[in-house]
Amino acid sequence: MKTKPVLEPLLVRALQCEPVQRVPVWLMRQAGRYLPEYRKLRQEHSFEELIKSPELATRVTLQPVERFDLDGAIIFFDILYLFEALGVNVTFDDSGPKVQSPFTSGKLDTSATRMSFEPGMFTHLAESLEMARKKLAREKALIGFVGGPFTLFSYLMPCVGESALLQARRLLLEQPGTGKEILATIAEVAGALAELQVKAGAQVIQVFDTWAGILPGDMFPEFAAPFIDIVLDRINNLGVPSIYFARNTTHLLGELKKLKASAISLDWTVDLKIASQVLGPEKALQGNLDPAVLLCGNNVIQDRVYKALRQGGESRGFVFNLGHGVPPQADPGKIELLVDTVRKGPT
Ligand code: 1CP
Repeated sequence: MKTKPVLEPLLVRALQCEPVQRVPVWLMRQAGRYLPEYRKLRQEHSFEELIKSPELATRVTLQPVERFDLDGAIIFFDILYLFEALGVNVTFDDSGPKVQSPFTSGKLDTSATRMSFEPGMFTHLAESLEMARKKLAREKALIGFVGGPFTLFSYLMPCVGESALLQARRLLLEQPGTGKEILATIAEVAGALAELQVKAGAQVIQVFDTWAGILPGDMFPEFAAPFIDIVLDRINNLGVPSIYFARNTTHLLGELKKLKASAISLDWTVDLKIASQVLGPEKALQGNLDPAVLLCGNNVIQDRVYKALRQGGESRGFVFNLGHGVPPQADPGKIELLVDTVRKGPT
């Protein structure tokens, strides 16, 4: 067991359901295209250059915390780079990620995704975390992350978007044994990547399982939960809190309660009060403001923040966040208003 620092960041304490004097706040995708200073850097460097240079990745990680009074900084990286440890090529261009699918025959094949995780592949990530931790104020948490096994699996499909989610479900239904072997391989790599991040200074790990909520209630326990827990076990063994995020999870709340995560992050389709009742006092909650609120007038933003604070405040540990990432078209001025409103609390 790690010896606990005297005073851990507020975010870390809230995630462990310890008493806190105010609700901590950070935002998924808080670094990125909505920030003019990010867009400026992107004019000079490709996305990959920003991720793979520790100096640049650290700068981007710190950009939102320099501008807004957030309680955490999330390391600048992408869930899809894990594929490099599976021998699957991934590139990013202006239209988004391009993954070279190993399943073009329309069938799953375990030999197509052999795990070859070596920490050396992610030295740049470890260095970014070390550098960011040194520069970040002590009271702010450094957040690391990995993708959820099912979500990553869905990005290995030979198509994108809705079709990929459809094919992912078809292949798991038709080839469940092979599917589970591949999910286990992905989970092992994700666990190793999470461990690398904690050892380099991450104080919290979020598992981004964005698309797992499209699984029906009887597929989630079979094809998602056991593999998520492989990742969570690895994080738990290191003594840092973990957050599990998926969208559209109202039908899965009973399953989420069983996961080994310290906190569950919800999107705006889930009622916070119901979630807090079903998940019980052991789990902290994170969420769940609709990102569309950021495109609204100031009164709407303030009203919606107060409502979320009232509802979330009923759970033992609560971290304010959006229900999904900051939209690229968001106005930084609105983010500032949101963060200030959360920090001041309901009037
Ligand atoms: O053009 C650019 O500048 C790149 C845009 C971009 C950024 C800023 C991508 C491409 N990834 C990222 C960084 C990123 N991705 C972070 C760190 C920044 C932060 O949070 O502040 C994180 C946590 C992610 C996580 C991520 N990447 C997820 C899970 C969360 C989510 O939003 O659902 C997913 C699904 C991805 C894949 C991905 N990478 C990039 C894009 C545009 C996408 C989504 C593709 C799709 O719509 O399916």
